[in-house]
Amino acid sequence: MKKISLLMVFALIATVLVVGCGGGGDQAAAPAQQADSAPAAAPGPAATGSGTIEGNAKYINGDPDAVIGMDADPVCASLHPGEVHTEKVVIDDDGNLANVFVYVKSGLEGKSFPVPGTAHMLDQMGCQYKPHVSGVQVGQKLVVRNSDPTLHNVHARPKSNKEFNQGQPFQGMELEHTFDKAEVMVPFKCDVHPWMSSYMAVLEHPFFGVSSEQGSFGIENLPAGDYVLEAWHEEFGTQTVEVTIVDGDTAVVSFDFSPGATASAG
Ligand SMILES: [Cu+2]
Repeated sequence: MKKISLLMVFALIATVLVVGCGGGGDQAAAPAQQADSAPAAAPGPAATGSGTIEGNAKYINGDPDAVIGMDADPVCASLHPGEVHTEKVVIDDDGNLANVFVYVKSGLEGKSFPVPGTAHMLDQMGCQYKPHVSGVQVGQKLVVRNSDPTLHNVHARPKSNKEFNQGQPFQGMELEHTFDKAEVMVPFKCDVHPWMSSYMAVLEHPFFGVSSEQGSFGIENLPAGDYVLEAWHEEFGTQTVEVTIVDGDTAVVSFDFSPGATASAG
């Protein structure tokens, strides 16, 4: 009774494989032609729905993440008895890729979404930003905290929003900020520790996710409709895919950033 149909599209630099399945995950992929036959139930400007996107990001046979040193700040170094990595290319043994930001790039025009009442937290812990990749909504309160017993200098470098740059010399300090324009991505640096970085997307809507250390991500409560999804990775750029969302169903999407994945498109 459930059908989901997806289109395979070719992004500028890569091929993205999309398969559709029922909510229970037990149905075969549906042919793209069925996109037009899906019932247009409850059309209109509903701000939320019951569609779901689940997906996975891969990076196989590529270069692993690099080890960094924090010796420039002995306090930072003392917080890491083991190896520390850049956080740029975070993969597990199966090539599942973390820190891929996936969001609805188009298809929600003309709809409005309430700003979350909860604040988004960007923490500085172990002389690294946590989370490394995240998203907020336009107008949502952002709190940037220093959880370390050393000086950090929070430096956001957006292009559309206003730049800000604020020192946090003491452990436990917090600053608040609100972005007023959508922007993907806003880079964060620390002017004290050159290895520190974070990327934060600012969106008009709540339909985004970040791939976990298992490479998985999810977006829930999507209204039925046709969308363009974009997956962003700080080292590997972006991939886009078209997806049709039907109420109550789950669309499964895969993004492959592996070397050679692009070549297989032709
Ligand atoms: Cu710092």
